[in-house]
Amino acid sequence: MSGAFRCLALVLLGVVALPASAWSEDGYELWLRYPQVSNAALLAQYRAALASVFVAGDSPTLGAARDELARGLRGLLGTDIPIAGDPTRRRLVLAGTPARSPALSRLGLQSSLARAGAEGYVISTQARGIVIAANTDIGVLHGAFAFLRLLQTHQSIDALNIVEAPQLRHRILNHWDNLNGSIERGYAGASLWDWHTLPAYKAPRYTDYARANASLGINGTVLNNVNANALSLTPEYVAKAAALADVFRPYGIRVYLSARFSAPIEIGGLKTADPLAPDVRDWWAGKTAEIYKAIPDFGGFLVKANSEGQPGPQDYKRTHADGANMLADAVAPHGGIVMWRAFVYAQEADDRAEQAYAEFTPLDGTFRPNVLLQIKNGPIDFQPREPFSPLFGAMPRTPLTLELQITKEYLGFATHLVYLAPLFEEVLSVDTRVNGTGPVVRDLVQGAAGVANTGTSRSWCGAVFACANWHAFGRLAWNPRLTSAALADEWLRMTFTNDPAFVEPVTAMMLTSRQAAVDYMTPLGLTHLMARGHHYGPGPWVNTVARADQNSTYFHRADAGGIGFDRTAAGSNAVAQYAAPWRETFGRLDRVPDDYLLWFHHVPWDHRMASGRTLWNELTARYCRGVEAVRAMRATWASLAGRIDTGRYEETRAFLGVQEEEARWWRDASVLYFQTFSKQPIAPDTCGAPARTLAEYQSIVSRNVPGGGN
Ligand code: BDP
Repeated sequence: MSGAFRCLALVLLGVVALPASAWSEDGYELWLRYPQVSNAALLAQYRAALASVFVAGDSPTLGAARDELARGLRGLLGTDIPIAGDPTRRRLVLAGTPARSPALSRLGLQSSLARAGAEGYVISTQARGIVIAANTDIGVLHGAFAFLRLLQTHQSIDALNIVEAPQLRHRILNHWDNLNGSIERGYAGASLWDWHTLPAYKAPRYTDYARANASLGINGTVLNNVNANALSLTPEYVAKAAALADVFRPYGIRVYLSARFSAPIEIGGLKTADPLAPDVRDWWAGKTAEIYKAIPDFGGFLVKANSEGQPGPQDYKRTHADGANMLADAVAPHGGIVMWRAFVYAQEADDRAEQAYAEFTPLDGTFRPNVLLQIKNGPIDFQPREPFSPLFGAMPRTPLTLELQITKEYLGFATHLVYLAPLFEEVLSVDTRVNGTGPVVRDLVQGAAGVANTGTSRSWCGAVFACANWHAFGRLAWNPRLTSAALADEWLRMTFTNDPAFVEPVTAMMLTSRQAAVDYMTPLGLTHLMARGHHYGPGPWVNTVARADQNSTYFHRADAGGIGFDRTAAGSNAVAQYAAPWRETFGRLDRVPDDYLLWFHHVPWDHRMASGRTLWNELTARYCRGVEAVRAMRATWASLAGRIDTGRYEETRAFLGVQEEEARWWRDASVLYFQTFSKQPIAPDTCGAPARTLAEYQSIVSRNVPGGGN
């Protein structure tokens, strides 16, 4: 047989798979790909409307807007769109601020611009072309990205009349990056910041990072881990941070640093870090002035204090407010802020879920106005599903910021496709007092902080689909009323294709993925059952950590009688931390939603669920449902071969395979373990009998897991 025939025969036999398509992408371009518009009618409309670009004025930010428009339009329209020499041309994209552009100031956009604020923009279809107007240069850049997004997602530009302003003021990524290049809970390679070659070398990737963030409207980045190293505050590292700030500045992104509370001792030579000691206060004031000298628009400090072994004001018998206010006073003369984290829990606490509320509510109203209390979405720790943190709604006199985790520490790392927009949307839309009477979380926070998932992986996030979570975070921080469905649709169109035969099924797949992970990991309100330390894979049996509240058994409390953590009045009474309607909803067994059942109640195995099943049967059914959902995701993806490029198709195909295997692992290990308490058979289901014994699952040791915590 000749080579060609042998090859054909192998293909026909299915031994060799043909590549899904001839071209391959690596994901580096993220959602800023600008391929030529495939819809002929739209392409004709765009070409007819857009012949040249004029960006009024010159500044690094306006230069970035000009470059992005030129780059984007060239790609999308498939032809060079020249930069015009004057703003009076027809078929023009005219971008700028009224202050710099008389042509623009004559267009009567004043009332729209008043609504656009300092960072927003107006996009309007006018007789002569498209106008992108803003009050500031950064508004123009945001508008440029938004305009390109319209074209990328194939929308008509015939009658645009868009006014946008960000709802949240602080839209900030938190990088848990260490100075040695590793990333705590990072699954996408090493840190983007090459501290060794900074400040001399500013890698082009820093600019692409800034472009990606600016395209979403993110306006700040905390460069270093909350478990901070005091060295970040030394002149050597401040100079490196300043170099990054120089790259990010044109894109409207301010640099912040995590501050180690004991830095005055470690790098300042003081004997104490007591926030009320005058020499400590002076030291921070001097240090802050030094930072502002290097980084004039420095954003401020993020602080993890008296939490998981970190130093803090309580080491000196001072309060969190004493600590936060001392730093707030240091940054206030420079216009900076302090983001003080509420993620604390004391060793001796009865119920870890109660700790943050117990520590912080007595301090409401005692923080300086430039302190934001940064609260994780749930009371424990970024679990697949948690009820909202009771601190939301309980700190009316304190500025708040919501902390979300974009990196999937507890959600299967980069290899599990779990779209987090539904999780983010769930907390943002909680009415803290129920039924329209109370503030909704999105309306009571002034900021959103997202623990970043970026790294040196070529596709930035360790998996192409993981970047959807970066995108969703940024877009929701700008407009927390966007829906998960709209965000998935937008991201898919920009990242892959506008082909509805791809976008529709994959949107549906993304929207089911978070519930799938909840089901195969921690259904019915279970929580914190991951393997010890690294949190990779199941570990419901973990009971050997010295801190009780880091053991899985502490959280699920399974015994012969039932399973779940009793947080009602009969138990820890954590439910009392919620406002009245939620207290009732969560606290009553006949009212609590299934999703939070075992979070708030210890429930007998034979308890009859709304589905008609016993709790035990419902629990095992949910585990299997999670596995089934991943199987369905895989089948969906398999049906899409050939619709996108090979590189990204194959990565996702392989990772979905890993996810199905691991969903199985989670289900098998968990039901076998819980069966040792329920002593009941696993009702027949499509998942069949567990593949291995409980002892085998318990003996699995995952080594060299990325992200630390090994
Ligand atoms: C936990 C992580 C730990 C972080 C901590 C935090 O396991 O690595 O340091 O959160 O938020 O989820 O401070």
